[in-house]
Amino acid sequence: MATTGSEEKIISTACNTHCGGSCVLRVHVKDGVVKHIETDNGEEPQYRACLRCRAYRQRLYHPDRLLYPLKRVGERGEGKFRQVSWDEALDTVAGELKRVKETYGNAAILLRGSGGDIGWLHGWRCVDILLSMYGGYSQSWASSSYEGGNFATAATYGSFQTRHSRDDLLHSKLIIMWGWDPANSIMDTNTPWVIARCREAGIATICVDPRHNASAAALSDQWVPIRPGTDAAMLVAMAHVMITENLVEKAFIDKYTYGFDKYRDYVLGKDDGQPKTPAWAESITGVPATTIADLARRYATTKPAALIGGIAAGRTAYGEQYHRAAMALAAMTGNIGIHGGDPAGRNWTGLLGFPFMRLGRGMYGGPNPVEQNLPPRPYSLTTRGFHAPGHIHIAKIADAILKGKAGGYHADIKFFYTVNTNYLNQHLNINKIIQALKKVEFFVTHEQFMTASAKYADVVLPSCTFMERNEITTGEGFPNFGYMKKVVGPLGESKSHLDICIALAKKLGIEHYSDLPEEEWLREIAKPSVIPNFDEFKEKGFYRVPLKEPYVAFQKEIADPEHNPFPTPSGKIEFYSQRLEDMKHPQITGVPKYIEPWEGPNDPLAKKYPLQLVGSHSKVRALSQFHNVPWLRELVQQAVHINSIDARARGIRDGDMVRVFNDRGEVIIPAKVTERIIPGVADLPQGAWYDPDEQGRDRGGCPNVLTKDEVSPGGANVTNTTLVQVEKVID
Ligand SMILES: Nc1nc2c(c(=O)[nH]1)N[C@H]1C(S)=C(S)[C@@H](COP(=O)(O)OP(=O)(O)OC[C@H]3O[C@@H](n4cnc5c(=O)[nH]c(N)nc54)[C@H](O)[C@@H]3O)O[C@H]1N2
Ligand SMILES: Nc1nc2c(c(=O)[nH]1)N[C@H]1C(S)=C(S)[C@@H](COP(=O)(O)OP(=O)(O)OC[C@H]3O[C@@H](n4cnc5c(=O)[nH]c(N)nc54)[C@H](O)[C@@H]3O)O[C@H]1N2
Ligand SMILES: [Mo]
Repeated sequence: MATTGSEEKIISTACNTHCGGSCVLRVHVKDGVVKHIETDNGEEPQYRACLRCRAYRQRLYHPDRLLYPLKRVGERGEGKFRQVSWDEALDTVAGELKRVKETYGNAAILLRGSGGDIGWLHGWRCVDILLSMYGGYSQSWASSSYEGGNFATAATYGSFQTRHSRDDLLHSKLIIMWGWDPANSIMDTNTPWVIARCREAGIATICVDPRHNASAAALSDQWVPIRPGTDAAMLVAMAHVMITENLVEKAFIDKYTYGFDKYRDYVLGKDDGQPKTPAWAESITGVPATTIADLARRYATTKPAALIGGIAAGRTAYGEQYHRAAMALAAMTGNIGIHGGDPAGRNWTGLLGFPFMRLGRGMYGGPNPVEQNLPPRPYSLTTRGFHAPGHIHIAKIADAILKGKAGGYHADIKFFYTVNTNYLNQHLNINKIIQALKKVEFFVTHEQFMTASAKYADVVLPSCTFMERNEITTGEGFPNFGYMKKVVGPLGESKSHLDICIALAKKLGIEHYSDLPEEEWLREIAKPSVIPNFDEFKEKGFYRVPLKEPYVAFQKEIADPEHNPFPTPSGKIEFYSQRLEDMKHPQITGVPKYIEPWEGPNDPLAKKYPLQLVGSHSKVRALSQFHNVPWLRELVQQAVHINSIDARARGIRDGDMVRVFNDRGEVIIPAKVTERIIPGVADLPQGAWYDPDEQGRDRGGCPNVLTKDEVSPGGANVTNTTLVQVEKVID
């Protein structure tokens, strides 16, 4: 290529690749090509990017990037495609949409969209608007990450805005990281840095986790190992200690809460004859009774204290009960609405986590007629917000496709549309999903790479990366708006989600799909926000909302409860929920309870499959993204982590190839033998790319070959409830 001799420019943009970050990237561009990516070096506090974004150049220019529309030529799943023009690709998609709509009705069209690059304009909402304008579609519901937390937080507080800004942790005296690994699983840019400062200031930190994770190693004083899926039992037993030792904040409970007596009766065993003592919990959780009692006393007597309820423990069978039991403890200790406390709500509040972080709605296509005409979903409290509509749980899509109306679903699904999701790789029970993807009449996806899911598509529409379009995002734990500025491209013939949908709308004859150009939509979106100057925001790549002091959730509800009731039916924090009791579901209980999980340590199936499998999020990936980036692949080898006791009993040494299996599938992968996970538990980090051999055994190391597509009654997506066996491979 001839050099133009042009100057290297540095473009400031933001990144939020489904991690809650909104970090600042300073992208060096010369002759329209990204040469180098560095991060924030400006004013404090800096929003410094993680290793994934610094390696983004290898994702952007990856030789496997999909740069042209593709149409399937081989069998579904075979991965054989031919390059076609946009015209041909979109004519095919529009033609199939029309056929399915006319033959079966709009409810036969199902859309699943996920995070992608978390933002306001691009993403699955572009398709949601399009399909709503086309007569509607069946929407899938539930957050992959924290639906148990949604259910529990809505029941207890009536609001999802349970987040303090992370710098408020500096006001705590004790931080309990419950199933939360912010040193690894980034949810916002600077949390590990804040916790490191907390430790320098002498604030105590404790991790409760089956794994001695990165945060236990780098950020905490004590590690309390626990069996996965049993957390509610430990939290209930901590309540027992607080109640029997008079450690509860009675005045707080009387003034701000509802139904404590009923919870106390459950904890003391007045309902069922079983006092939920630490000894009772020890046999369930594997945590010594003395450790449980000590932690209860410490949390109750160290004021203020922040119990951070991680969402991984909520991605288990009855995960919603865990979240409710955590919130109950926060209320019993009066740690709500005050600096240094934390309501222990679901630990990911989403884009609108802070009340002052509002953005405009931007594009809108009206309500979705298919969902509007259905009765409300049962067992749901999420009647507002993003996850409100929808009748097919994201983990039940395969089941719905396979069974349809005959299986009790509202429709027979014929057309599957996915955006920003590697559906097959990231959802429960891959072998069942494969059957479903073979059955649908048409499957279209927007993709950047030929993922395991895209291999099953009939048409693949190439979407560009966030570096190739303009977008607005917000930070998760800090009040930060990010302007994701276009840096290059789009590469090849790839397009933004919005441009794909604009072109598809034309083919479908939909008028006024988008009446404004991209930047004008972003201006509209920013208009009602606190961002004072859009052009400056755009230029700089971020706007940090200045706060006089760290933000505290429910401050006004606690300071002036008369005028600021909690948005629950009682106006108070609810230990007991009449709404849940009225659902009349045996496992949806008025007060939080420990319910023995399926595929837990006491399931009879544990005789055959004795190890509990979790799938932690990886520091070198964001979900399944970045798995194919060579710089990152060099850092961590995908392996199943097991304790040396379990390894020895199976004759397995570190690095040996092992089979991880159950009745649903089999993964063949090296073993990582370690003391950093408790005996009886295995960790196969999620997001590795499914790669079946000729016998259908996965050689890539994807845990969803093994997970069960069961949904918790409150909607929790149970990625961490799976029993497996591990055996050495004898060749
Ligand atoms: N680097 C990186 N960051 C990410 C992501 C990523 O893929 N990579 N993904 C992003 C997304 S979408 C999300 S939802 C979040 C996920 O954030 P989290 O859900 O918090 O992340 P995980 O790593 O799955 O789990 C955190 C810890 O919970 C523990 N754990 C698992 N099961 C249990 C249990 O039953 N009880 C207890 N007490 N602990 C348990 C795990 O061992 C792990 O140490 O992270 C976000 N950030
Ligand atoms: N076993 C197990 N399974 C899990 C979890 C677990 O803990 N254990 N975690 C669950 C959680 S918390 C989540 S959030 C889900 C996530 O599940 P997904 O959201 O399905 O996972 P991603 O890997 O992020 O898939 C995004 C896909 O969209 C494509 N894509 C297309 N266009 C774009 C774009 O514009 N931007 C971006 N960034 N990507 C685009 C990417 O190439 C990628 O293939 O996985 C869940 N699955
Ligand atoms: Mo997630």
